[in-house]
Amino acid sequence: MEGVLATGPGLALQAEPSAFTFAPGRTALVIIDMQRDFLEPGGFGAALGNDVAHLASAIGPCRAVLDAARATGMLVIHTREGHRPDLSDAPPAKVQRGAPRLRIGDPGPMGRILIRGEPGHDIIPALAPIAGEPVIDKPGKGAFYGTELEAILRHRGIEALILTGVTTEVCVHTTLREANDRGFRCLVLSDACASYFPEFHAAALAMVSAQGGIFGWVADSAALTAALATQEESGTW
Ligand code: TIU
Repeated sequence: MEGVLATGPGLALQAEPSAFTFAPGRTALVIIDMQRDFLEPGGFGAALGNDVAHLASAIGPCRAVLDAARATGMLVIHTREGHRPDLSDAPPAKVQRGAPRLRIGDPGPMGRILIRGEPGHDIIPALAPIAGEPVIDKPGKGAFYGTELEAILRHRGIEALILTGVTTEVCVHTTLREANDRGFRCLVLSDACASYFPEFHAAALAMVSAQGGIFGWVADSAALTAALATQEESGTW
């Protein structure tokens, strides 16, 4: 199958800057912050002055890799950026940053902006978590800061992460950098990530694989689904 370089106990797929090898049983798909607050009008992303339409392109590829991961039993982890209703976990420096139309905690059309439990904080219906898929609520841009993510990954013997979600240069990149420093190998799926700024998306992806893969590997969602399909067919790993 195109893009698939090897099968067996481990898989390999074509990526930049070199083939990415992984054992699905020791790999997690991480879907970052695919929340209504970032993807739909009236949320945090829009309050910052962004055109949320730029993020829609990532939904289909995220759904495709989510389906493939579920079909093969790979660990799936969802993250959500947001804060406690009393804002006690929100640094004032974050709440007061910039000049948004609505600040974190303010009432908006999808409930209070970036607050846990509000409609806007939910993951979009197309990518809703199912039972058995951990959801990490994170107060920062990175998914490791102030969360149980590292413990969950270590307990499951995970050594590689496949990163998707929004936005490429903010929460995906921060998580990627945190993961690298903790020793995880990371593959970023280019079409399953998106940014409000197409040029930042392109630059952020280029930064991952430059310098021999300084932060990891980059491939598209089709390369991953093709690799996982070989596992479904053989039924091994
Ligand atoms: N503003 C922006 O690009 N992103 C964020 O604030 N959070 C995430 O990326 N999830």
